[in-house]
This record gives sequence, structure tokens and C-alpha cells, in this order.
Amino acid sequence: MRLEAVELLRLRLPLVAPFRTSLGTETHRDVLLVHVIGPDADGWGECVAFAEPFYSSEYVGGAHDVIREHLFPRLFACDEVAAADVVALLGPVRGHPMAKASVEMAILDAELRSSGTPLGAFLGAVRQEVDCGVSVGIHDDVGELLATVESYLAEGYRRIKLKIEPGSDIEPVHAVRNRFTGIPLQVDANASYTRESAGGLAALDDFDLLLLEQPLAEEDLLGHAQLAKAVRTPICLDESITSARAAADAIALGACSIVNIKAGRVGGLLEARRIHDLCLAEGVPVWCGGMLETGLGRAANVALAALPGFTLPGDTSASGRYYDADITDPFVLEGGRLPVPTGPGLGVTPLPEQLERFTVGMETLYPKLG
Ligand code: OSB
Ligand code: MG
Repeated sequence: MRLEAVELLRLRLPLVAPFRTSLGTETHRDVLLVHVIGPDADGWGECVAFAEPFYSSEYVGGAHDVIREHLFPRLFACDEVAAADVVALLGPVRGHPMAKASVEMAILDAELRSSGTPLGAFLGAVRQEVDCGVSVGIHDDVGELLATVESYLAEGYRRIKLKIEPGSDIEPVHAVRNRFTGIPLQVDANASYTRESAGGLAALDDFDLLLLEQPLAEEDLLGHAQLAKAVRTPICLDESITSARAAADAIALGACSIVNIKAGRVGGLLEARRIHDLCLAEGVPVWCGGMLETGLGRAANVALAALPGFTLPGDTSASGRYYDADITDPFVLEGGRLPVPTGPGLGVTPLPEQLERFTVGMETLYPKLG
């Protein structure tokens, strides 16, 4: 497409309930949207960086800055930009995968809208709907945790993920497993353990968990490989899988036997598909992670999760698990699944009145004249 203008929108959406992890407690989502405008089509991208750099080094203010100062100037310098070229064009800028992913997503959406192709079909989706799990935050009170899990199960979620951290791990997981004997259950530590403090995690082996997600630091592949030998619960990596190269290395080292794929974390949907392809070839199951996205990011996640290697339920929950009012038509759970959008591109667009309601800032970028 030819880029005529780019709008960067900053939104602030209240979450239906506070979401506590070892990284902190989220009560709102500060979202950055990228709206690319061309002569024939426009497209939307969502940046999944949070307000604070606790999950990874990126944060929404930094992403906004790098997009304005370093990413779009490189794309404005081209007459035409194809989504397939975005990674290479932005390659000289080191890091900033979430910022880059949001730019690629917007351009890909515009491109697919103008050719009338749904994102799922473009990526290679083999399903019309995807199995959904839900990520449950840390609760101080085990009774309240059981009530939360029960209500999600009543809504139809097909898998429960419990957030854990040192001091809130064995006991709550034991309680949930005891109360809900047969459910698919997994845990996520968001890198809150050290090699020294991770020994106790072997006690999770009694609870028949699908996986233990990212117990150790992002950089600690060797530690994960050692832990994988010391516990029976399969290790899954999230934060550590920053690229297809990192995924291949982690698998080769025995650091994980399952991979969480998030397009934002790996620099875009095309790199995410590459990770899917290599895991499928290696026989490593993958599932789609989430970053509390609005309906835009959710549409992309659901399309990705429809690829054949996504054999475990994703953190692709319904809009209502996050927001009373989403910025797109809401994704609604049916029989524990979400439908893969069928319209061109993302298949969803922001609703103008919802955008207006939640937008707290906007900036427009233009190519330099001459
Ligand atoms: O580690 O998967 C994670 C939310 C924010 C940051 C990191 C993670 C999460 C979740 C929730 O687990 C996933 C979701 O429902 O979007
Ligand atoms: Mg995670």
C-alpha cells in the first residue's frame, strides 16, 4: 500500500475486574492503536505493550515514541509498503517487537481488506472456531479463587490457567485441582522464580497440569532445560520465545516442550506463523497467548489460533472477560469457543462511538513532502 497518513490513538479502557499477576495488578488497559491510511484501504493494528515495562522491556509510551520517530519514517520513505516487507524494512531498528508487530498488523489488515482476504485464510487457518481458555489472576483468598474459577467454567471455558508466584503456588493450585478434579488446568509464573526457588515447583507434579508456563527469567534457557529434567509437568515458554530463532534454540536445548505464541512478543503475525510452522514440524504443541487485547488484537489472535499446530486452548477469552464495552463488536463465547472472523482483513473494525468514548490522545503522522 501507499501510506498517506498514520493515526496513533491512545485509549484507556477499564477492565471488568483487577487482574493480578506476579508483575503487578492491572485495573485498566492503556492501548495504542495504529491506523494506516492509504488511497484504496485503511488498516488497524493494536500494540500489546502495557503502561509499564514489567512483562518485557517495552511499554506503551516507548512504543508510541519509537513508532513515530523510527518506524514510520522508514516506511514513509518507500513508495509502496507490503506487509511481507515490514520486518526487513524495520530490521535496522533493534528490538521493539510489540511496536513493530502493531505496524505490521495495520499494514497487513489494509492489504487484506483491499484484496478481500480474511486474515485467517491468509495465515492458513484450518478451523472456523477455536477452543478458549481463561487466565485467572492471583487471589489472596482461596475461596474467592474457587468462585472465580467456577464462574468461568460455568461460562464454558475449556481450560483454566492460574497465575502463580512464590508464596502463592502449591496451595491454590491444590485447592483448584481438588475442587475441579477433571478440568484441563495449567499455571503461569511470569518469570517470578529463580533457579534456586524453583525446586519446590516439583510439588505441582501431583496436580496433572497441562503445563508450567515461564517459571524462570526470559534469558534463562539453561535454567529451564535443567528444571524440565527435574519436574514431570511440561515446561512451556512465553517471555523467552522472542523469535523463531529463540523458539528453535529453546526446543533444541530441551528448555520447553510446549510454546506460547504471541504475535506482539515476537515482532508480528508473520514471525508468529513462522514459529507455528517450526513447532509443527518439530511436533511441539503451541497455543495462543493473550495480552488483554481489545477486539482488534483478539481478532488477530483468534485467526492465528485457527492454524493446525494450535492444539491447546488459547488465552483467547471472550471480550466480556476483559471489558464491559469493547471497541469492536464483542467476541462472545459459544460452547467454549470463539468464531474466527470471516470478513476481509481482521474482519472487525473499531466502532466510532466506542473509539470516541475511550480515546485519551491522538496524533497523525504524514510522509515528508518532496
Ligand atoms: O503471561 O500470558 C501472560 C496478561 C498480561 C501479560 C502477560 C500474560 C497475561 C495473561 C492473560 O496471562 C492473557 C489474556 O487473557 O489476554
Ligand atoms: Mg504467560
